Amino acid sequence: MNTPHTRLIDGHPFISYSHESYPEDEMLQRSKDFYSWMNTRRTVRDFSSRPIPKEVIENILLAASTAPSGAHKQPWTFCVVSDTALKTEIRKAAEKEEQESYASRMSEEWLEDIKPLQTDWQKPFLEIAPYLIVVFKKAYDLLPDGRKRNNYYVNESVGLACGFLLTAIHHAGLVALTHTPSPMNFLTTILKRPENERPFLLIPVGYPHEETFVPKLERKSLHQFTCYY
Ligand code: IYR
Repeated sequence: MNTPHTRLIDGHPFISYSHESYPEDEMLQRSKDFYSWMNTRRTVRDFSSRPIPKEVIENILLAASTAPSGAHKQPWTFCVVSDTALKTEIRKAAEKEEQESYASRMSEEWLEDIKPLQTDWQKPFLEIAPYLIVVFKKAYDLLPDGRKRNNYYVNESVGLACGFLLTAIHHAGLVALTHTPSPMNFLTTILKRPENERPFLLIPVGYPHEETFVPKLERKSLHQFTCYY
């Protein structure tokens, strides 16, 4: 790769950007292959406790943080939990909320909709998976002097970063679960997060348990989720 040229535009530094393109037949093949490979990703609830090198987690997080974000604020914090006692604390707190949710907070329709997933209030994966990535969104940034700086399109930005994260996890040959215990504010307390951060997703990462079954689900076909104009 050539060293990029730099220039100032209205006083702001820009660098030349060159991007690899492919002949159409190769582009077609690449897009097909990528879809086939992405289509093998599944949400998994049964994890192995087999350890993962920390550097793999770091690389996955670096990949997540390449996501676009409003005004390039990167309004996210990824908390990585491997400490056994902390995982137990998170499991207990999550199960307390989930027990309440399954018993009375979720509607009949909701419970019916998730029946094919066969989940319940028990969350053993929160202790078994070697890593829990707890994603926080930063509603605003806190400057060292205590002043607040606004962030923009926070949900969109953090959602995109989580999509990149899940793709990076799949690419590393690992599996994940996008878990949303509700409400999630116990995570703010347990992980002692500052006032500007709100829990967004709890993502256990690991190898799948050696015998893992996932629901037999169908994905929508192209015409069901696209409109051409
Ligand atoms: N948060 C609960 C319930 C749940 C909700 C949805 I929407 C799911 O797709 C799956 C589960 C739980 O994690 O069990």
